[in-house]
Amino acid sequence: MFEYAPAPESVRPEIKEHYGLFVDGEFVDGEAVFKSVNPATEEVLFTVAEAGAADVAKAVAAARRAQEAVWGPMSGAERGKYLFRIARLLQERSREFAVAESLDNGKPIKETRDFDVPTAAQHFFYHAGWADKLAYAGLGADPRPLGVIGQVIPWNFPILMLAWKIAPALACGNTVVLKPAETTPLTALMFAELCQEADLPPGVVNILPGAGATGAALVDADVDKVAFTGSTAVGRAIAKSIAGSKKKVTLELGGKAANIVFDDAAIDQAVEGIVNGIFFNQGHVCCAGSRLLVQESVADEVLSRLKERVATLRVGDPLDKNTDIGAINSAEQLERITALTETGRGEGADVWQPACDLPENGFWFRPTVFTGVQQSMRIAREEIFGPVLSVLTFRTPDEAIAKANNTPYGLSAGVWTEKGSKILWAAERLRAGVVWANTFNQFDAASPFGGLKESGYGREGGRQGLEAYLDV
Ligand code: TXE
Repeated sequence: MFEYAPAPESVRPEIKEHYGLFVDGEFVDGEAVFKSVNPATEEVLFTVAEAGAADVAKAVAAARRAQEAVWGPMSGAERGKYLFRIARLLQERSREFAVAESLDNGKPIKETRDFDVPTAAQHFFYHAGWADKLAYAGLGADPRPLGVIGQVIPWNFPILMLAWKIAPALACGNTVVLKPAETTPLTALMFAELCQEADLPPGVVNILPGAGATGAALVDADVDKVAFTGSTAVGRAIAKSIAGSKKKVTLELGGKAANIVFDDAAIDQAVEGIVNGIFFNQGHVCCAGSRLLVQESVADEVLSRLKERVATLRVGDPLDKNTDIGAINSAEQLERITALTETGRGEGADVWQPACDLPENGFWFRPTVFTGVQQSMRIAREEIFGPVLSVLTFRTPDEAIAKANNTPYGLSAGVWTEKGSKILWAAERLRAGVVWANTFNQFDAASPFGGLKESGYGREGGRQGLEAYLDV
């Protein structure tokens, strides 16, 4: 019988039974109500208001008033103080946010505790520092805010994606209306409470829970820019719907990253990087190393060590600090992963999964490794967004680059070799927004992140990320 560890009382978040929309500094009713479910147990965690088009219009009007009367005219130094305050509050309440995120999303507590929440706080600290230095960002002498920003985020890194979106927008003097994903609104709503605690002027941050229709209404509303992270299909629809309007847009979309292991790599280190690359956050990562490209001469050794390592991964209760792979975020996502995995079997790839017990309730998927994968197979081309690795082999470095680039996506890539010159050679040729060398999934607020090709456009983080929120 599988038993769930209760969160220690000291860090148990106070989850309300019901949350409203956060508009103009207050929680208000919406057009409808929906439930948020714990994906590890399928129990309802809380209910939440859903924003309709009229709610969106109200929130955008509040954001407009706040931008024109308060936040835009405020000095950068003052805005920075608010952002520092938010950053510190997030840090002080980091354990609560970590537990809440694991409950709502299903991801392991060691990841929310050590990565999601601290990195979200880091984004607020980093951008707080920029708020009074925008004239020195090298973007022109008199950078101006764009106005009101509509932001739509996905469910895979809820609080972190919120921080990526809200921190730079606010630092630059914009106000925001943000729609969290329908399956993970909790930490965004807790963040709204934190904005109240920080005395952020009403209307500067507005949070509108809801599904795709709420997102579409926000895109259609009177906003000056749309910032979106999510699927390539929805990104394309958003770009189409605002084409020719006054609105600017940045899109951070899907990926199918190659993690390339050359024959001179440190194999143990590479194996750790492959595991982190695809099994971190259940593989619900746009830049996940979902295609392993391994040089033929070391393929057998890499694969046997990889399987040994994957067999040690613990799948289960997200609140257990020893868990490596938590719950899949939703029944829909589990269906997508299952369906694509089935195509891999159908197209003749060899599938391997370690034996492990899965909890009875909730949404779970075993770590999965496909070998004998051909480039034409769907599991080599499409984003699975789950704990599923597709392994391909190559003979020469040129073949590795050709295979790595043979995808419509271009978000990230990884290279494993002990030769510095090979790293530089590969990095120049890989068509990806980020190339990691002898590591994977490293992020920093100071480092711009974003894609090429169908992975979208615009950068988030770093000095370059400010450009997306300013007129220069
Ligand atoms: O994405 P959606 P879903 C990929 C991944 C995954 C697939 C589907 O491959 O399997 O997308 O996931 C909002 N106008 N990624 O269905 O629908 C939606 O409510 C405006 C990669 O969850 O794109 C949510 O807030 N907004 C990705 C957000 O868009 C709309 C992260 C993302 O949902 C909308 C997530 C519309 N018409 C999924 N329709 C990444 N880049 O990391 C939906 N939304």
